[in-house]
Amino acid sequence: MSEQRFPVSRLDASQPDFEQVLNKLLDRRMIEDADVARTVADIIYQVRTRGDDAVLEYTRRFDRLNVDNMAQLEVSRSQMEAALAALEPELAEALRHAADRIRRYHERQLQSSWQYEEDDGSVYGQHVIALDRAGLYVPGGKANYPSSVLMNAIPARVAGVKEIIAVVPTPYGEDAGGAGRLIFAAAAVAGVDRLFTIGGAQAIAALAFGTQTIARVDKITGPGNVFVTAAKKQVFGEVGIDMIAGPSELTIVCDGKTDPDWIAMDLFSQAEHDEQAQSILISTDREYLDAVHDSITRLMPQMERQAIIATSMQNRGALIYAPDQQNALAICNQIAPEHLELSVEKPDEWLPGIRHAGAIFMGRYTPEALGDYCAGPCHVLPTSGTARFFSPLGVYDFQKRSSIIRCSEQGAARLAPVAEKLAYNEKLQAHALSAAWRIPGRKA
Ligand code: HSO
Ligand code: ZN
Repeated sequence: MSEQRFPVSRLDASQPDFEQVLNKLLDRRMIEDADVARTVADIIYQVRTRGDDAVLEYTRRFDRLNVDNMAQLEVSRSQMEAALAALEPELAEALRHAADRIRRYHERQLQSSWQYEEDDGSVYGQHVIALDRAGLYVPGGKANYPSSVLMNAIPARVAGVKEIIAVVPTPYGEDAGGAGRLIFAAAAVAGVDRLFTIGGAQAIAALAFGTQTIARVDKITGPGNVFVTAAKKQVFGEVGIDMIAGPSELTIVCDGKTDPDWIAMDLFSQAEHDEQAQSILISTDREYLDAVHDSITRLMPQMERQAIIATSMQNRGALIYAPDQQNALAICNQIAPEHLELSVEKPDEWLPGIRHAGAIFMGRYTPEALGDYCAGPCHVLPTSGTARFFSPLGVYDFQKRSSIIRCSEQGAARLAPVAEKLAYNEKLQAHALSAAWRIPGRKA
């Protein structure tokens, strides 16, 4: 079979050129070029200055929708509820079941305010407050992800965000609303307040600056295409954003004892998202890599999305031999994958060595797909190596903090000399006096 194996890269970490080959494979400089940035800057400017008119114009042009007012692009709460009611019962139940699990997981992430009191009666602490309004971007286009509605909206709801506005683009050529009844139903289940069938940089600009119809939000979350990502970068600071997302990835580490067909299908599950997605398997067992390679070759023709999977596997996929566990861990950390499957006998023994990964799927019975839909944790995760500094989208992204400082009379008298000293050193007399006058007898 080996002569006609599917062409996926085979790498060997014991070879001297491995680093170079791996770096080339991981090269994921954003496809965002200067042209994209300029186009996006113009769209943002237009939406910022002309509001709804510009949003309508871009939606006609890019999404080919025949619309002339914003009401045609809004899905009301009752339309969301109607979409949910119209679903076949098993599907509605699956949505609810997933939503319940996601909610329960995220309730554990809620941060609460805290305070402590010092012996002089002063109190210090942190006051935690939910954002007023969040904007959720749900990708449309090539695929349609009702699960992403749940994954963005439920953490926001759990945090206590007052108003959740979601946007989802309508795929080319479909009627407004063609974005999918299941998206609307998911929005009903997740408790989205307002939903607009708009997308691209124009949707990000509308959420960031507001229009006559869409209220400006405090933070925008959720992944999108290069235009959406460029737009999020450009509006950052004007509004909060969750992270900068690139193509989706999966890295699997396997000890050679998981059914090779399972692993091949796990790799495919990531690859079927889009041609840019990246699926990598690392194993300390060379023969096992051959077995998975054979599974890939055999299963590929059966796949409905074969064209996308094959392109992704051929261009960005890899089967990597690592001589030992330590080596395999080092490669994982270098990749810093969005999803990491530890398909090994004792995943707990591997976990302490993992430094960078968006989500870690432990053991043979935890394929990424279960996490994508219903395990509970959020599937909006840091991609393209950004797990080095970003975390999964969570309740904490929809909460912010204020510091609490409450000095007692005695506490102020204790702190004031310290502040006064530092203030004079900075040549800030008003600061020094403001502090010192709290000390009994210091104000003339
Ligand atoms: N794997 C995607 C999430 C998803 N999968 C949605 C299926 N539907 C996030 O990387
Ligand atoms: Zn997925």
